[in-house]
Amino acid sequence: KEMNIDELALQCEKEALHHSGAIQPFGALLRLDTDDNLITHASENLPSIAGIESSQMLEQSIDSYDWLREGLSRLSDKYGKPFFWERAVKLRDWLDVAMIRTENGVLVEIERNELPDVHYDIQYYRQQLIKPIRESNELEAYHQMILEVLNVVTGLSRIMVYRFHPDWSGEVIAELAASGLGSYMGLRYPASDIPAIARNLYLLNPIRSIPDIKAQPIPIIGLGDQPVDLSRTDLRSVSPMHIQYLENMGVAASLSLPIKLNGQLWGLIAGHHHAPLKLSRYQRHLCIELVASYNLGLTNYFNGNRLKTLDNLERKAKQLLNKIFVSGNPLDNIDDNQREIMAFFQADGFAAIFDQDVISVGSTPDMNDMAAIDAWFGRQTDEVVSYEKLCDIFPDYPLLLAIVSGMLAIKIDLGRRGNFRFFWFRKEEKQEIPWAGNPNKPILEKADAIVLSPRRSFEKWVEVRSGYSLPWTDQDKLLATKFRKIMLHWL
Ligand code: BLA
Repeated sequence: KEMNIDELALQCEKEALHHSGAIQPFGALLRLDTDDNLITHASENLPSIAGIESSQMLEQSIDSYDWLREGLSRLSDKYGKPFFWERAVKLRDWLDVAMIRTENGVLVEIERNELPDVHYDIQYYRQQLIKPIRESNELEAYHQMILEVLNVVTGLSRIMVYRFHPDWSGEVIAELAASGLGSYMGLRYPASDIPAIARNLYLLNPIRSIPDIKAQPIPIIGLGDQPVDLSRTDLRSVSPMHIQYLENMGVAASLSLPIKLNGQLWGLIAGHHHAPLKLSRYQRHLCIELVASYNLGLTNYFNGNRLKTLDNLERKAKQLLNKIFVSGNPLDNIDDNQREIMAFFQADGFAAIFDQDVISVGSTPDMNDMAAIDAWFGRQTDEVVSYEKLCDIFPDYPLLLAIVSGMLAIKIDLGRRGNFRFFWFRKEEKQEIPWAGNPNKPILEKADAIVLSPRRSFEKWVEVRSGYSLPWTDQDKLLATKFRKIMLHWL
């Protein structure tokens, strides 16, 4: 049995992860209502972690506990974490306490930590991580640097840089793994492996640690029927779907941190361990700090690079359009410079239409198909469009695919003075995608029912994708918009 991957993705978005009502047992949780000065919720493992009866604290006034009052007085008013974290000497000197102010009350995380703080020898890595990346060939070493230092701090048996594609599928682009574990390098994973509802939590909490997939979740008990919002606490219990996933992968513990570029999720640091692995708050804190440096390094590099390339291309576009419009008949000039125009977007074909006149070079649809495309484009409100699979829009033009699959087009409508249309075409490019397991097999048949489940096999499964051209990148689209603006100036 197979399930359509889009249906699956929808199913996976329905689990309200932040309202699970339970935590992982590596710590205990309290929720404080600071308006009413009340302890409203406590996890059932409070006695075993902190030696305090849950029932004793519940519904008590916050003021009855000096260490809570003191912690609160040191919390900033902003949301986020950890605004307060210390070894809670007053409570027990082997307890770490962190407080997190949320939109709705304060969460208190209490963890046992009987280990002395370890000194990690990571000064070298810290220095390397804040050195600017200059060339693209330095990127690989930069990724490797963050993996190595995280390995020093955590001892994880596999750590990866996982990069999202525009459709939110993802790819392992760097990896550090203990010997004998095999490699996931280059493998692709479908978007539904990490649903949006899980991805978005990384914008609220920069770390997700699952020390033991076999650990029983601990219920949170408390007042009222409103579930506590667990988005910002490290202790949030784990989705059963994901527990199954990790089990299928043969993983006992996992750790992940978001890679954010310009405020957006670009990828994840994803780590696995072959055995349960509890990281102390200090270790997690170091991981967050190190990944923050790495994020800044990547952001600087990509932003700088993007500016440089765009500047360069824009300058070239201006020169080219100068040649076309500065004197003589633009259509004749376009004719003379077609190959150069085509190369701008690594296209296999190019066509320009000015009212009834058409010129074309390379692989372009025949006159009949071209007329249909032109008429269709005329009806679109967008002045810049791009497609990787044209035959989705023109199912009745079977010959089209044989010639081209991708199209990037711009138009300028000058009313009575006519209409300008530029089209760049790319041929079909058969792509081989090495998925980690067949992404269409994430279901189980139980008795008569079909149950949604993570796929069981992560063996490499190669999909041959046909009908698509190479994708038009964000840079292509931005450049097309600039191209159009420069033309407007001349027309
Ligand atoms: C969460 N899925 C995750 C997370 C990762 C992945 C990294 C974040 C939690 C963590 O760090 O473990 C996926 N892990 C990967 C991938 C690699 C890896 C791709 O190491 C590649 C090497 N998962 C499914 C299906 C569903 C699903 C079918 O396969 C939904 C029905 C859901 N994944 C799912 C959910 C979470 C998740 C709900 C959130 C788990 C949680 O935080 O509680």
